[in-house]
Amino acid sequence: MTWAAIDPHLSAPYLPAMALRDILILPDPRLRLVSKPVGDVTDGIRALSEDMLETMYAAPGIGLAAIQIGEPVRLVVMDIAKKDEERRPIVLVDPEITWVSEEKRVHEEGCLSIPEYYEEVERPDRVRYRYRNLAGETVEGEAEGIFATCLQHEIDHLNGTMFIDYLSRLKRSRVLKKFEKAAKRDGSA
Ligand code: K1U
Ligand code: ZN
Repeated sequence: MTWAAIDPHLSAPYLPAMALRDILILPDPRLRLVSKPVGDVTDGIRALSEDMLETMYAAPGIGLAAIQIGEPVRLVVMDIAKKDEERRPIVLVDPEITWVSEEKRVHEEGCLSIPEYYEEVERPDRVRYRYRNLAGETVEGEAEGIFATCLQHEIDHLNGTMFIDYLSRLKRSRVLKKFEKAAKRDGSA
């Protein structure tokens, strides 16, 4: 539903602007939800993707899954452009990995839901993917490098998986304890 559909007299100053949204932080249990398929791309989904891009750029980050702002739908935004390059935002609706390479690659990963914590994670080096864009068109391709790493990290979020799940039990329990303690101190748990 657009504002114009509600009342055709409403014009630009009344249009809802993109909004910066709060990012859920470990150990928020919503981060463990399995997100639901988006299905048809609606104005609500377009507005949500704009909020996600604004939130990702402000963080700053190179990716964001909708559940990280509390919306359990299979929607991801990414932009792996470097600081000195023009922005290249991508919105991925119902993204899927359709093939993974046998070769692995280790990359240092971060997560906007686990601030200031970085660890090396091994994942398939190359992946093939499929998603729909905001025009409802199916996009397929093959990714490698940071694009492949980030895409796998984001699709994991849609399934309630976080990169700390790939770490040793000791490292995972250390980081969990640290964030549980902080949440208790800040009154968010
Ligand atoms: O999903 C997220 O939490 C976002 C995450 C994506 C990601 C980063 C690195 C490897 C895999 C997935 C981030 O964007 S963390 C922040 C970050 O990596 C970064 C921030 C500013 C400039 C460059 C990178
Ligand atoms: Zn993350």
